Amino acid sequence: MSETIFSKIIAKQIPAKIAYEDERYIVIHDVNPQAPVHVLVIPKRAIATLNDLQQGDAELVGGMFLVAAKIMKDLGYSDYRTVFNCGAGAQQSVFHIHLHVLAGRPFTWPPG
Ligand code: DGP
Repeated sequence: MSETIFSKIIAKQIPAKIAYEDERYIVIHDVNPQAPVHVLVIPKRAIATLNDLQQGDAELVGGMFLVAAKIMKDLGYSDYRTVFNCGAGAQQSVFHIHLHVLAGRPFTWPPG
């Protein structure tokens, strides 16, 4: 797949504020935060959208939520919002899957 801004961040070709990193994931603070805390859990292996997931990706994607829960626990939040945008019509702008994790303010439902 084509290179995205996230593959450049993973490769440390461009800077980002990194909240967590291991061999499979990087978590960065969103450059345009929508809450006092807004991080992105990004698998290092690039998959463009949720529509491109294969059966064998289930553990990788499940692990994104475990990372999200760990980051929120470490930051002291038990209430937070997680969002996957899939496709341009749902406001996906970077075509390398990522989980938005937002905290630090009240959230409404339904989301806009
Ligand atoms: P989405 O619209 O769901 O594809 O979310 C992409 C998010 O990525 C968006 O909230 C802004 C963020 N973002 C885009 N470019 C950069 C960047 O260069 N650095 C950081 N930290 N975040 C970025």
